[in-house]
Amino acid sequence: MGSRQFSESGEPTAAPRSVESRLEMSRRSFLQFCATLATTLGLPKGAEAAVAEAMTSAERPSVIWLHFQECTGCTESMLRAEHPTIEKLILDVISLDYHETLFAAAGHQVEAARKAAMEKHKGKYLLVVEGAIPTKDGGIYCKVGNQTAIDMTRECAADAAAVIAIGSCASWGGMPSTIPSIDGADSSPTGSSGVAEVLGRPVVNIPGCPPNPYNFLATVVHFLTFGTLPAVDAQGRPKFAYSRLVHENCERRAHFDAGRFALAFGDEGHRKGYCLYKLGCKGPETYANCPTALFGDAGAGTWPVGCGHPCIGCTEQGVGFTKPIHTLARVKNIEPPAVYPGIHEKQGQGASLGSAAVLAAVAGAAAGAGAMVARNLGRSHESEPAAPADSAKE
Ligand code: FSX
Ligand code: SF4
Ligand code: F3S
Repeated sequence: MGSRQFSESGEPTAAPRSVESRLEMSRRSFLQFCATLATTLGLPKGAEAAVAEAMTSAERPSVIWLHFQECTGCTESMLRAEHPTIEKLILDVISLDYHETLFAAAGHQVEAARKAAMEKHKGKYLLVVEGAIPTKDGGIYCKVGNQTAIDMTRECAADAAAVIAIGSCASWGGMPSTIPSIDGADSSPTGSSGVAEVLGRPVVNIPGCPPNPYNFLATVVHFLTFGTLPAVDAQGRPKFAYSRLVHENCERRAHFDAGRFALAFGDEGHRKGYCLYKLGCKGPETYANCPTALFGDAGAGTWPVGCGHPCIGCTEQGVGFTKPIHTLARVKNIEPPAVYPGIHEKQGQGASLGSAAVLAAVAGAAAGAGAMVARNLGRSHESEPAAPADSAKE
């Protein structure tokens, strides 16, 4: 991971490195990255300079990253991010002082590192929690270093500058909080809960199973730039990423409006890329930027619906992991989009994604042939706000 610099005697040196070598991108690309990120975050013109300054600052904020009931998909999706990769972000922009998956060390050594970082950066570090927190029976179903997830979260949150719950599990309990179909069951077997519920105060939630890494990166960069977290909706989700329905920007939307549906996996409609609504797609009731942000920097169509699978609503509490996959979604917005994509576009013909394009995609710009483009963003959904707007609280 990364490249530290060493003197001839083998000692690490503190020689300042250029942005180019730190993030392995040209200065021009870096500035483009900052400008697009500023746009993504809805910042006013000129804010890119502040973003660039924050990202190149010698002062790297300490990050404590906890893992509880989860599959580590959140971390995995980070490791698959590019422009810059999360490992470069980790090593060069933030100081990752505790992360159970990525640390080579274990046991007392890392617990001591966590406590030392918390003491040294008291009131200034960023706490990231991945995974649900079991609350039944005193929280005994998840322990790290003989400490329950409840206690560890509370201890680490007490002196954190800000808390980010990454993934649906940490946001509200996600998949582990699913109630089994057993007579009388009214909660998950271990009482899996979200971070905000356990702490009894709002945190910033970045749901998704896994969440899109760019939404996390943009949130961290906002924190680095302004010392605050971005504005969130009533579910604590950053509004820059979760204020529009998947359905609004889906490349299959024209088929929905024209009544062309796949009725079975592999049927003619499915092969032709028709709308997946009748296969249970929850895009019409799920707020997320998946169709425009895409995943894994692998080109156009790299998101669930783009790959032919209905959206299961993984970012939406009460939909993902709750509503049966083949139940029809509630259509929350029946307004037609402002711009229609062509309905006979061949699949997978989109432009390949460069760094600026990827980040532009997060902002809602075009991300491949047939995608709904940014022109309709901000217009098509004015009549139904996603959720009451709250300001982020740290
Ligand atoms: Fe997994 Fe994360 Fe899903 Fe949960 O992402 S991808 S089960 S949201 O906490 O690791
Ligand atoms: Fe896309 Fe699903 Fe909406 Fe159809 S129902 S247009 S597949 S989001
Ligand atoms: Fe999740 Fe639906 Fe996006 S399943 S990843 S919210 S398309």
